[in-house]
Amino acid sequence: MERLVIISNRVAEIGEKTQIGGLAVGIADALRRGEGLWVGWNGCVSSDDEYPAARRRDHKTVTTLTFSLTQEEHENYYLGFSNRVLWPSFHYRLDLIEFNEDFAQAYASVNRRFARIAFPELKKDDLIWVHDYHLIGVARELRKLGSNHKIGFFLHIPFPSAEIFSAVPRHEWLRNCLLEFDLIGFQTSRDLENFRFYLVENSDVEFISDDLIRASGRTIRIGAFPIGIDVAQFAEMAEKVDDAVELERMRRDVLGRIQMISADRLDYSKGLPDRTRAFLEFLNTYPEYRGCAEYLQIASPSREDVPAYTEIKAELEQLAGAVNGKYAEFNWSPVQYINRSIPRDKLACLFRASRIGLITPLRDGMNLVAKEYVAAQHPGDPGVLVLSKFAGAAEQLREALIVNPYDAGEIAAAMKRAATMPLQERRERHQRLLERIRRTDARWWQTTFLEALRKAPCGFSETIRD
Ligand code: ADQ
Repeated sequence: MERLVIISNRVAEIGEKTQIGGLAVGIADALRRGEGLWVGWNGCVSSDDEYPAARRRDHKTVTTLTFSLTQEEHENYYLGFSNRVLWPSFHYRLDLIEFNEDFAQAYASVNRRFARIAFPELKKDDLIWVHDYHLIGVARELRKLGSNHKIGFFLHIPFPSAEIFSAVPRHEWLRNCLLEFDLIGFQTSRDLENFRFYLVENSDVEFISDDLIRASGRTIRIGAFPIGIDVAQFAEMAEKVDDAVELERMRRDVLGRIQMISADRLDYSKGLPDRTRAFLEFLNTYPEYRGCAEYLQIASPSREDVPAYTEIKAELEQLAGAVNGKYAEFNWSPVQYINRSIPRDKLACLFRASRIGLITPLRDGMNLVAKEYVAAQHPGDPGVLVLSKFAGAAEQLREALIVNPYDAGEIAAAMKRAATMPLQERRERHQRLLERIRRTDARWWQTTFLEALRKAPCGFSETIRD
């Protein structure tokens, strides 16, 4: 019988009451629908350099196999190659790459460790699904151990243009690693095109059809599989009245105030300072909104051990302070800034209570918050989504107000348009957006990917290329 094996950098807690976001929701749902095994890091760093044994936990239909990283692995594989090389470069920030040979070595060896932990657990008919940029080398390592399973890979972040990718340290090795998978999935058709174009320029891969390529005797399927959310579940959370949020919404209504909202990890790819500057531009340009427009910025702490993240936090706090310093009155603050993660049900209610959703990353694989904002709206009186053209979600969410996230004036104009959009237009746009996120929800994403993986040609590899 087929079993699904997920290999991802982190394994989320699986429990009835656990509220988990994005990726974890999609994966947990896929696993719950049949027998499944989920392998990955438990989030802990061991205090010595020993490799701690992996720990097995059996849940209803899912078994998790998790392990700690050593300090050196955490430093060089996770904070190093994953988050100071691959993350910035795939988000077009070549200026932030740190070239360090130890990072690349550790990345390869931790990918090997993941494969060695998973391999003894594998059964003949297992379908293997590897997630994201931390684990590009896993199929290659599994093949070396003798695996001829079907192995799929899904990249949650953008695949950059060929010029950018060819500037990534070890890009040829990364390409060869990718070509050991049987299915390589991307978020958008733009990512897929970027990958295809890189291969044309930097390899002797043969293109058989739109979704099949041939490299070193193996046929590999490629495709775009935009990730979705559990729309019904998010809408249900938004509908449950949170007394504090509701009271605040009524107070704003009475005072004739408009709330704008954003929620992101505090990451330089999310465009937080640019968005705050755009809000300042909005108040500068449209004085009628002084004293009545409020921007609630929820930015959860992220990767605080990486210097670029502490810098962006300082910049954001300085900017929020500057906007408030310029325009706040004794009974009104234009920017409310929360630097915490908040429960998902609260987030859903806040989205519903906000007239404008501001999702303006400088680059984003997809951006699930954009879809969550749409799902949370009241269909009879929905808010307006202002969305960056560089979020993967923009390829699907065309009825949002699409903006250039670098252009403060353009975002400010979109804020104004959103604030004054007639009810009928808001409803029509929202209706179309909702239809689309329902059609391509979390379940659609995982079933479409797994169907494509089942159809992919066999996984055997005769030669492993360095
Ligand atoms: P992320 O970069 O983490 O994911 P995103 O898709 O927006 O970005 O998902 C973030 C999740 O965290 C959402 O479910 C959101 O609700 C939640 N969240 C954000 N801020 C929060 C806060 N302050 N408190 C509580 N929850 C918060 C990566 C890629 C994305 C891709 C996803 C999934 O970078 O482009 O969409 O994977 O593939």
